[in-house]
Amino acid sequence: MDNKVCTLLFLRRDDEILLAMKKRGFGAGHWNGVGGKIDPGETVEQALVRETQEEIGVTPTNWQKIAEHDFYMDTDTNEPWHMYVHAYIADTWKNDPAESEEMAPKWFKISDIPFNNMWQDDPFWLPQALAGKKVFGTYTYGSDNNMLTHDVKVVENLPGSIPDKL
Ligand code: 6OG
Repeated sequence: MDNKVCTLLFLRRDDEILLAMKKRGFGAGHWNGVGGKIDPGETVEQALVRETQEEIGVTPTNWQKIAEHDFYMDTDTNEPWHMYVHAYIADTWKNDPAESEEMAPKWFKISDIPFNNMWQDDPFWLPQALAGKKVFGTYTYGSDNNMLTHDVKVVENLPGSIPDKL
């Protein structure tokens, strides 16, 4: 099964988080944190910084892990693929968020997150993660990018590493 490992970062200031509208490619039309695929030879945290710089021109300077997610995509086809996502919050960074070709950033009140225009897993884990819990989720999605199953657990410790199977 094809595999990829991705980062996902939410900037936070006071009672707001930064989401970005994905303008093209996988997930286009959804609000999400910023992030993307880890390159060969890169650590997860190097990828986290690089993707944030590329997508919104921001360099995170401090971050904390909030979640890990195991996604099984296109599970209703004969070519399912797997994605493992390492999710973080950053409270300090350099430069103001700026729009890129890929992403258009915007601040949202935590009480007003646009879940209707986000990936369908987000309402099951993001509120808990923003409340300080560590969350591990496993999800299946169909080829129409609708979520089929979800299993979200609050955990003491996240696996914190790239799973062997990747
Ligand atoms: P690129 O394809 O741009 O990286 N991502 C998801 N995030 C959530 N919350 N749910 C999903 O449900 C997601 N699928 C992908 C991970 C994709 C970016 O989008 C996130 C990456 O930050 C299926 O390289």
